[in-house]
Amino acid sequence: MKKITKATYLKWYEDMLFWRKFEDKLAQVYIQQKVRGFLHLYNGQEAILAGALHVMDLEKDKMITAYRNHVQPIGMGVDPKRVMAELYGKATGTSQGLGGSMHIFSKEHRFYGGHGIVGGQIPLGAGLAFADKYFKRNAVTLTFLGDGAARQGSLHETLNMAVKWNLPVVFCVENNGYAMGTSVARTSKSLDIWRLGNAYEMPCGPVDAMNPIKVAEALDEAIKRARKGDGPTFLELKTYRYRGHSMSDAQKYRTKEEVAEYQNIDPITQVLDVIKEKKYASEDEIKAINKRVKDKVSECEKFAEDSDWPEKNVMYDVVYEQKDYPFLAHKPE
Ligand SMILES: Cc1ncc(C[n+]2csc(CCOP(=O)(O)OP(=O)(O)O)c2C)c(N)n1
Ligand SMILES: [Mg+2]
Repeated sequence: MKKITKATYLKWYEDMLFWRKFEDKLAQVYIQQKVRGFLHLYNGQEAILAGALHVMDLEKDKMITAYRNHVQPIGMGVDPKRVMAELYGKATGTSQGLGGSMHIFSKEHRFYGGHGIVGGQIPLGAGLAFADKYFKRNAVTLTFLGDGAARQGSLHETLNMAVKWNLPVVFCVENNGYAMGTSVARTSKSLDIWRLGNAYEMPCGPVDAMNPIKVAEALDEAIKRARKGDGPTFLELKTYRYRGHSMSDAQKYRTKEEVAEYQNIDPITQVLDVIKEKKYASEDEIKAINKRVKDKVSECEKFAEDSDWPEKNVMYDVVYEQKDYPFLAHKPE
């Protein structure tokens, strides 16, 4: 694995803080009704993305996830200003403002969404890996899914074929404790989600996903296995989300104490503690990073605010159109 150095820690701190503050900004502008529809935030789960990016080959590896999907494309190289603009529904967004929160996508950066159907991305992730194997691209797909999605039938069909075909894919269950308001304990007798891999003779295991090093180590092993042609891995990344499922969640299903317990092992604080302990940065240097992050978030907000709405006609250009459909003159001349 690429060595974890002072530079890694500083990058992790700045990246994770930016992702967190980006999401905080979205929560704020959502309340102001500048961003509409559903909004699912990633706060608390940042160590997963930080660890993954450390071991991926960003020239060729792919990523696909569900609807909690704003910061992953940023990690993969998409301009955060365009992600923010997409959430605002502006023409400068990643999908011209037509996708919105749950559907960030960038083929150029090999980030394949952004899926609102729980578990819908699981077979698609295996499909991406199938294509990479077929075209001998030596690339690996990280397929992320939630603990709730792990209870979907599509998971089982996909695991079965992925292992049978030796596909270069890593299934990463982000177990954040809940599927909307339903705790993992209420969804199955088996609480160790990672054990599902055993049913398919797929290498599998649990990972402490509040710590980016643990995530990087587990994913490095899995990615190497996939790249060598030895097939998929199934990992349960144990994490936690601090905010509600979406913005409309009264969170009656958990206590403030439970949230605080996880905030005590917060991934950003863990990384910052090491930076301070090893004197990787002075107080002033840390302040400078914090300021840079704040400015970058403001820049994204300003870009989104200042951008234009899409032209109305754009919506007719991006949907299937039957030219000779007889009943409705639906495209304005
Ligand atoms: C097929 C389907 N069923 C139900 C829903 C409604 N729904 C949206 S998110 C969600 C919970 C999924 O939880 P999990 O997979 O743990 O992901 P998390 O939100 O925790 O990231 C549900 C049931 C849906 N979008 N799609
Ligand atoms: Mg969940």
